[in-house]
Amino acid sequence: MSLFDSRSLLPLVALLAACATKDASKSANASDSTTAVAAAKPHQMTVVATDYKFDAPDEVPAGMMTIHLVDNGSELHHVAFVKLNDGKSVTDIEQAMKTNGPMPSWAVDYGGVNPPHPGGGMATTTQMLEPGNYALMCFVPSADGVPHFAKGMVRPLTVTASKDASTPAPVADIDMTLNNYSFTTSKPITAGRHTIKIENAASQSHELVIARLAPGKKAEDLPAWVEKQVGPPPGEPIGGVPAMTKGATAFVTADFTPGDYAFVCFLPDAKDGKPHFTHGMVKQVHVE
Ligand SMILES: [Cu+2]
Repeated sequence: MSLFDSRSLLPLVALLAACATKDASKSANASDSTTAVAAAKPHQMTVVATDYKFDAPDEVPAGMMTIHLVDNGSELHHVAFVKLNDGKSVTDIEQAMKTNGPMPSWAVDYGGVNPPHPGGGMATTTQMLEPGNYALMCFVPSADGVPHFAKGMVRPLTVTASKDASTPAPVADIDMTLNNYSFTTSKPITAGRHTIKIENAASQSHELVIARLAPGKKAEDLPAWVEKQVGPPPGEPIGGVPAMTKGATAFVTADFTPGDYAFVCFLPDAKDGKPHFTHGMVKQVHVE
């Protein structure tokens, strides 16, 4: 085998390409003449969750946003983006959530990032953020049944108009459709890093929780555990997207190692209020 075997050169070529990209983004930051290069990438924001608080920016620009959620707490946390229309505030949503029932009409389920593993895990979603006022909320309940937003995990976010708002969506290699009551992927998920484009085609909100199952555990074990949170969890969460309204799109980037995975929707049904996993939105897939 020659040293210049094309296969042995490939990683070098990839490395050089990566360096070139890095340099391009550096110079783009330094000069206005290359703004187009910088605009081709989504904005980035990081939300850090602890028990029971969010650290996050107060204000971000509109457009494609890559949202990283880091869970430095000991419990599961997600960050659900809720868009507040009609001039409503975080105080209004806190007030509205004190009574059970559907979300008020002025509050729109706007995706976000579903739980990474507690104790330092990170999960990532990229989605379009329109200008406006949002609430960042954690709806995950503690073992006492109290959702985390009622323990302090609610925070305002202002999205401001931006000239980079037309940044293209990330390139996905797998499509997933959420419907009443199913998860459908365009092809099997293989081991490795994937960007999955998730679209809610249903008339009501749905979410996607992705968890890597512990050996011998089934997808159905996950919602059963979340209800009581007793004993070791049957799997490790690796992200997904919280409630997305009808027609919404989001991109989840995650690393899949070989094994069994669960897709679960925990949202209450628009008609009977029962969680969607009881209607069939719990799916087990094998990755190899
Ligand atoms: Cu659902």
